[in-house]
Amino acid sequence: MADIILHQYARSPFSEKVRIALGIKGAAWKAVEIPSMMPKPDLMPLTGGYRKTPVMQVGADVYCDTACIIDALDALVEGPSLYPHGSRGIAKGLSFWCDRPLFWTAVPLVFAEMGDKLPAAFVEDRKKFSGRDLDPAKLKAAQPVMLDQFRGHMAFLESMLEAGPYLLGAAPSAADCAAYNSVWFVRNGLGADSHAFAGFPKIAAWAERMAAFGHGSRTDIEGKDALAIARDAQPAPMNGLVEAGDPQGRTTGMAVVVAADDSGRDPVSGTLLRLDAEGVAIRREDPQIGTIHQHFPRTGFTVTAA
Ligand SMILES: N[C@@H](CCC(=O)N[C@@H](CS)C(=O)NCC(=O)O)C(=O)O
Repeated sequence: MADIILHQYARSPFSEKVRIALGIKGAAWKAVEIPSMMPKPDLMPLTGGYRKTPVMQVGADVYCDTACIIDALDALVEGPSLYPHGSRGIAKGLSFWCDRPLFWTAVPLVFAEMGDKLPAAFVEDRKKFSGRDLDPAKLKAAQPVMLDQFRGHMAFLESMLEAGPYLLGAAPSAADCAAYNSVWFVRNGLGADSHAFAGFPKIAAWAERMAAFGHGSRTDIEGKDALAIARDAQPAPMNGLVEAGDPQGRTTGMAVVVAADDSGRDPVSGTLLRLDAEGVAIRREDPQIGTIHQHFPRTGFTVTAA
């Protein structure tokens, strides 16, 4: 297998979710530090317009969204499963909650804390990205309400941790990585002793356990090097993976557009290779790097005929 390359940046909580998963696996991987806002010129040839962070590349296969990245890591990399003891369904379901409603209580809390320190260009970029009003004064005014909401979600986690050291019991899973994303973000932004975590000792101890997994064995490379690796590689073969009898009539080889249905909805055009309940894959031809197979999760993405 070609090397795992994660296109990420240090302060990105969704990147931390994957870095910790790489730590649990004890994996060796390469990191490309990408910009935290547009433009991202060395990423676009790989993603055809998808701009979110992180993105994982394995040769000429590109994995978008951490749900898809975690699935691929679990399938491709040796080491402890991220879905231990038959926990795939519950781990993925919990991750979906963490990635959306939980994360969207964490973001305004942290942005409100940073207030005027957030560069104007970054705020503009994130307004466009999320479709939300990120006016610093409004965020500050809403912070107490968001804190209540965040603590409500933390109470779910605290109670899950009564049954064992990790959310699903004895072993860490994809769900722990997903929940750690927002906890890490808020601990960094507001401090581990913030009221956000007051009265949740199990979360504090669990967060230390999660941090202790580390990030595996990381080597940094440049975006240009990652593009050369994609150009010189062939995507892994995949055939006939579009479910028969699709009610929308989508079939293998059809020209489609794939887009996230929440934030960062930039459409990606390609030829349909896979469409089933768990995932979507398309083939794209890029003038700079040639043929790419690009993978997405099914939940949270729309797939429409071009
Ligand atoms: N559902 C996505 C969410 C990713 C996400 O929202 N990432 C943030 C950074 S942590 C982002 O893309 N921000 C805009 C950017 O980096 O351009 C996933 O699981 O990968």
